[in-house]
Amino acid sequence: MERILSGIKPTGQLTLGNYIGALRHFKDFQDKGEVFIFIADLHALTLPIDPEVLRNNTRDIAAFYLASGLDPKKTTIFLQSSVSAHAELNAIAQNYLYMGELSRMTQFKDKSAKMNDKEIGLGLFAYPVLMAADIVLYDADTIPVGEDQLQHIELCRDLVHRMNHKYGTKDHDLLVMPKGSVSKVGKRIMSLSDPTKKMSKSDPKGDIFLKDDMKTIRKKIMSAVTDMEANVYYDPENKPGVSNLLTIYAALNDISIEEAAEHFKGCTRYGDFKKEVADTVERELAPFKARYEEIIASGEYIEVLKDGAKRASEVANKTLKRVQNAVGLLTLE
Ligand code: AQP
Repeated sequence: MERILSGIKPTGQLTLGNYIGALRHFKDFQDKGEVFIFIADLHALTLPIDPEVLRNNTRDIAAFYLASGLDPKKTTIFLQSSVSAHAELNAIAQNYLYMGELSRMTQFKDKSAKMNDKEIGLGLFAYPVLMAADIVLYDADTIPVGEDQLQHIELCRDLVHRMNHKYGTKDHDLLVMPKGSVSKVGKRIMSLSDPTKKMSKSDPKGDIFLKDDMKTIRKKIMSAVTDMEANVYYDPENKPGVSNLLTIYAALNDISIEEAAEHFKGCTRYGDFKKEVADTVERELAPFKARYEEIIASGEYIEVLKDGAKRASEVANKTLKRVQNAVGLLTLE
């Protein structure tokens, strides 16, 4: 049976980009295979963060997972930090990925460029190693992600290839080779105030946050940066703002960009266009946000995370043992 794994790190408030690029698709995998969805809280420590903010972001993601339709009976939902095998496998995996490879990672370059040299932690640099450990621990085949994470998945594939080559046998690979799965529409939602930049939770300018109230969300869409042409069509290079709004509309209506462009063909008033985009976003997010509020109030996510940690640990510890044995660590059982 196919194993599917994905996660989101609680570095900030979740955005519409996280929702369209990742969260919205997780539930679709539930009937296709065995699904593991985690909150990558250890990864959130790679950027400076206030402890209380981290705890709140973590609770929010747990509630958003459940609100998105993930069913804890079908999907194992857990916190990365509550399964110690992640950190243990990280300690092994870091010896099979190299400094040169890690320093070529776009996310590291982008994030570190905005920081003072003295603030750049080793964890930010080594982030893709832990991410690779996260993936291989569950023998995961498929990793649903937005486009920005594909480079890290490639690095994980390099690790698997390397370790299988060194420790696998003719009949048995040590680790399962994962592949990234990117949604056709909405793999990279851009900022509404600067549509040449990715909408990102740790760089919140121009973001729509899932916790914003609907009035604020509509206001942000109505004031999204567009252009002077007053003609709606898809051309990300010359019309990044309009193209981004078209992408949001297409993704949330489950149609192609071409169909969305056809729908707005001849529309010359950006106000009308934006209003329809805002209606679509509201239709999608209003019930989701209401369910999120209920889950936060009931605290039901706590038992889900506890149970998820047990189930995830069982699977992860088996892989960890297998790797410890393969590399020559003496396992005393
Ligand atoms: N703008 C986006 N469009 C489409 N997909 C996106 N994702 C993130 N931003 C967009 C996808 O959401 C998932 C969450 O990933 P993550 O939390 O591990 O970190 P990320 O990819 O680095 O996301 P952010 O929001 O940009 O976080 P920060 O600012 O903390 O780095 C991933 O599948 C991602 O591709």
